[in-house]
Amino acid sequence: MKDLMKFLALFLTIVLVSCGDEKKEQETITIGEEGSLEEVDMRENTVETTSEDAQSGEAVVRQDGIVQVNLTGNDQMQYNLNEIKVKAGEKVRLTLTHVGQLPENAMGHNFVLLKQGTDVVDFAQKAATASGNDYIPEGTDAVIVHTEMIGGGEETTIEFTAPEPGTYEYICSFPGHYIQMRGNFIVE
Ligand SMILES: [Cu+2]
Repeated sequence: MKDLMKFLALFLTIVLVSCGDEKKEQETITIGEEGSLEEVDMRENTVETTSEDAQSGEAVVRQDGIVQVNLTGNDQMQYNLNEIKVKAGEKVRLTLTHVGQLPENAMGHNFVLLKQGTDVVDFAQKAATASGNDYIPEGTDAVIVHTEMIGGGEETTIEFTAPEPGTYEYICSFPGHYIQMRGNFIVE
């Protein structure tokens, strides 16, 4: 009997984990239906929260008074994080790792943290013409901090102090990448 319970628990976990991406769709389907379906729905919520925690647990690590942020960029023009949360005044060490294989001139990635109120599209368009300056517009005052541009297999690290509380945007300023590679840097 115990073995059967274990098997069922394992089976349920596998099913729930594999359903994670379909959560929203499932929620819509199960609304208004009764009994066990609702129960499954709640468990899916729990699974989602757990996997988010696990993700941020790996990507943002606090140790010895420093917040280590592990940001990655890939050959599909994607960051692993669309949101980074830190506290005001915290010392942040951000490591950007290019987990793809394409070279910098084809699929370069960086991390550019922009001041609040910056027009991201306008900034990105100016950046796209600044190939001679690592795709950072010359003389810009819109950048709080940025990494260098890197290609597949490379990594780069910057350290900075988290600015005052608020929501800031970050992008990759390689031409066209900001459309997918952007996120919120939230300072609490
Ligand atoms: Cu990029």
